[in-house]
Amino acid sequence: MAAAPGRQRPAPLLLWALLLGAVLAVDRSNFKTCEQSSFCRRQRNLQPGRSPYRALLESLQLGPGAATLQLVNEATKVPLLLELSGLRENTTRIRIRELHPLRPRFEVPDVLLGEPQPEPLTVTGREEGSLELALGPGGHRLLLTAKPFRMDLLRGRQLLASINARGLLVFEHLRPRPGSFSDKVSSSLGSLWDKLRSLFYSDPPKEPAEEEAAAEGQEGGEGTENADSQSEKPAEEAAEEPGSWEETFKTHTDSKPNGPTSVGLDFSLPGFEHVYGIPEHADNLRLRTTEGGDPYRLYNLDVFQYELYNPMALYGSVPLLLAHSARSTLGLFWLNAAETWVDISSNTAGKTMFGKLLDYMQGGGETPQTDVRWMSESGIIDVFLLLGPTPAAVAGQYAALTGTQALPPLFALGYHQSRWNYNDEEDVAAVERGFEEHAIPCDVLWLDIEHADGKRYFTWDPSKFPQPRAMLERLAAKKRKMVSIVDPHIKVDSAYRVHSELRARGFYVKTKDGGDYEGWCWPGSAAYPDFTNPEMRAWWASMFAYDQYEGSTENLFTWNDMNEPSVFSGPEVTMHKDAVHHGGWEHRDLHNLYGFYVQMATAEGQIKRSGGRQRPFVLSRAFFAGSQRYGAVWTGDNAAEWEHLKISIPMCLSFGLAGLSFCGADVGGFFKNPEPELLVRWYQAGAFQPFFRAHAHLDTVRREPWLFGEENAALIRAALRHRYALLPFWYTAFYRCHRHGLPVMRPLWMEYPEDTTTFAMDDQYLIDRALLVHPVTEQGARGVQVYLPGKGEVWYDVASHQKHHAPQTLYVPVTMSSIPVYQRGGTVVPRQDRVRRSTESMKGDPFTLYVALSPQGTAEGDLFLDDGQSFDYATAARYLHRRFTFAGNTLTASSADPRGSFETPAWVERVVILGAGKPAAVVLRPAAGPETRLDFQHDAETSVLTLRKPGVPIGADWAIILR
Ligand code: NBV
Repeated sequence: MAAAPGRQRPAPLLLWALLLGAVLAVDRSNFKTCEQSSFCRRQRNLQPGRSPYRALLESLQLGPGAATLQLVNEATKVPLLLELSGLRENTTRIRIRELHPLRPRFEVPDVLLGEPQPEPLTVTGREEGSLELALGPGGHRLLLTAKPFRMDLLRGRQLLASINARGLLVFEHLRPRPGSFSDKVSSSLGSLWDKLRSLFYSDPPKEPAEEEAAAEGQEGGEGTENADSQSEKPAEEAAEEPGSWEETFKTHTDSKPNGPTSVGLDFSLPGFEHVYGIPEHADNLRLRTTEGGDPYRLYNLDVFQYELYNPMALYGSVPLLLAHSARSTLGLFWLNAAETWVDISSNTAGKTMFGKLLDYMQGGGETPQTDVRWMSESGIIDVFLLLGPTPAAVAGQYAALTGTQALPPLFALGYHQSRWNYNDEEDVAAVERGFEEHAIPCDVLWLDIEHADGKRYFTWDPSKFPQPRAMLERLAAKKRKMVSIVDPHIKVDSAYRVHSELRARGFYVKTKDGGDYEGWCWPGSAAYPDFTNPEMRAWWASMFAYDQYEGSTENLFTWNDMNEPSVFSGPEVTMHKDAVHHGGWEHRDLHNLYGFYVQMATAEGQIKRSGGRQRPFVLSRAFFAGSQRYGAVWTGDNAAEWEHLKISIPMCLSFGLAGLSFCGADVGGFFKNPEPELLVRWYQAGAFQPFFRAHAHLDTVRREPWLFGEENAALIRAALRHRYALLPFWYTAFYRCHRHGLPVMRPLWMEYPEDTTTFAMDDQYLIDRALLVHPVTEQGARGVQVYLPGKGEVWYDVASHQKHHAPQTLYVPVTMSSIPVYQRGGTVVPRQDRVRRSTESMKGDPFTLYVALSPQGTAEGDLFLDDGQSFDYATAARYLHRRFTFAGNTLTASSADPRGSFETPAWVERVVILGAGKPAAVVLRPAAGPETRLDFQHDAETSVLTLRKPGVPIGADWAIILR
């Protein structure tokens, strides 16, 4: 099919630039600013002020668990329906839709685990112009003021959040195109509607003061903050501005058949100065204020050579923002999959510590407050307020809505070796041999787009990979796996079965004119399967069956790249917004969901091919809220630069806060060639991040770990061995995350919510609750400053076992072999210190327990163990969840969950107690049988007590007593 106008092939020169990575920084002109995005511009032109919305209190209806009420825009008279519900787990849901939409508006499907269950809701107060509702059992009250419409959410006497306090509620109602026949019909109907409406609802008489204020165009009601008058006309009125019915960006014209459809709302968060989340941005963990610059953008995009420390959109989006203070934590989850911008402002932004102190001393300081404004191009307003009050509670509340991280197969937590590309079967074999010869553990080898026959995914290049099955079997014999890339752009080639079937079944995304949507991507002309169609997803999933994906085997897993979707010839390198999906929805409505569905369908395929038994592994570049249920994500095309290494930490922390715990960054940097020092430091950092994969651009020089001399290979080997020894701890951390939703890699403030020192930390973090990591990310570093949190706590240097008291900032001298990692006093970390070539070959190996004593001489930790690959843990309770507790000089092993059982030959080969005195004797008391004495060794200098060969099965109950 010929390329549609505005969808020309990019000039060959540009393609070369793309391929060679010749351009050094992002070409900003390819991506819209807020000013260039017409709905963002329209909404941002609306300044805080008096909202044109009034709540019709007399329309209140209390249903089972939800209250509904009409809102009316006094300028346009268009009625909206507000729906409020208090959900279990301290969550409030607010939905605003049009009461009589011209057409249905998109509501995000498939992201929530199910329809959240509301709690009964009661009216607890009613006054002229306002009412009070009690929401669920958490003691939360909502004060609703009719005019101007606003809502204030309280816990006891604490104001948690105000909604529309700045009057920025925008709801561009669907309307006929101006001048069209239906416009004329509807304006006649409109006046009829007005007449009817006035029969049913008489506006309450105005208070004299209100009357006056309205006449002067000033603020009426009491307590409305930021009461400057609106300097611009409301967005609804501005809806006929240029860009409302058609919008052109560069050579692309968006036809906007539905005209302006955007929604927006503001939230004021008193008491909060720190906000986080809304990945994906290449920015610090703590979000900055956006006044004077662009808002943070959420619009899944393939950004070539992205820039750091800015709010531009990247590959994935999770519209979840967290606010944290020493007092409480809350979350705002804005469930909308259209292009979204988030403005953040604060009344303390720019004030120095000293300035704030001065305010405080003079008693003149206002309560610090952060204001957040969400703006989306279409859909409805559907927002969840996650009311904490702790960081862990917010994580749980979000997990209750969107699910937790899928438990990865154990191998996926091992090391992954990738590059674009391993050229052929011989290359794969040579790389694999390299790991053997250099005794470096590795679980997975990856194949990028060149492995497929002419970028026809689900196939193999016949000359480079003539015997894929044999290649995979060779890897399997070494207990290793492979991942092949399967991108969602499908080569338009009638001889390619995948394409012809998709076309024949009508499974492609359509153009606005009804043809198959085509764009330019790696294979040349490509079409895009409509992953929003459940039938298409089932078909896609069936393609992973062993007899469909020829040459695939049980140890082959999948990588979904380019699923924003990336369309080289499309606006902003993505799909045209007026493309049409299943059910007639525009791409505009659901853009940010496309990648989510690609990963969902792929994961489903892997599950199906195993008859529902095996856990999938799928890495995805694009994502949305809920993507955590389907696999891993990574931070895309970074560069071999120190700043990129640094930013991998806050980026993955932000992913984790938004539920995506299985996050990693390309180790070594994708573009450019890392100098050996950077590569070594990156391996050391990557070994302590959840998804650990080295990857590199096609044009970079080869960089397998042994290519930089024996000294560097040894450093990389040591980092990798450290990772593998800690895998039982990682796996248990993932299990806990899978159960409870707390991120695996977490900011310090999640564990120390009152410690303000930790609120803006980007360079260190915790793994679960037990290990604190501060990777070396400075070139030529001789030392790092490590902050150890927790009043009255102690931390042990994992390398030297030296004990440090907290809180303190410690200067730690480093050499090239240093990875500053500390174990928290009071925890037990299980390890498997006999590192072998892969996770599978370490199955059944004995464990060492590292018991780090608190100042009170106590510790606690756990271990989760199963077959590492199937769903049997969930469907047949085939697992062990063990608990280890140290108190009163006794280490006790017991079951953390008696429902599970699992056969394993694994046993405890050693116990290392950090911070212990020297006992006179050590005795092992098994659950049954006689006590035996244990050999031990005590190092007086470091206070490390090592107990050798307790020899007890890992699944058994026992006690070890220090006498
Ligand atoms: O498939 C090639 C690359 C891949 O190696 C990389 O990891 C992805 O993020 N892919 C992007 C497409 C081309 C990037 C220039």
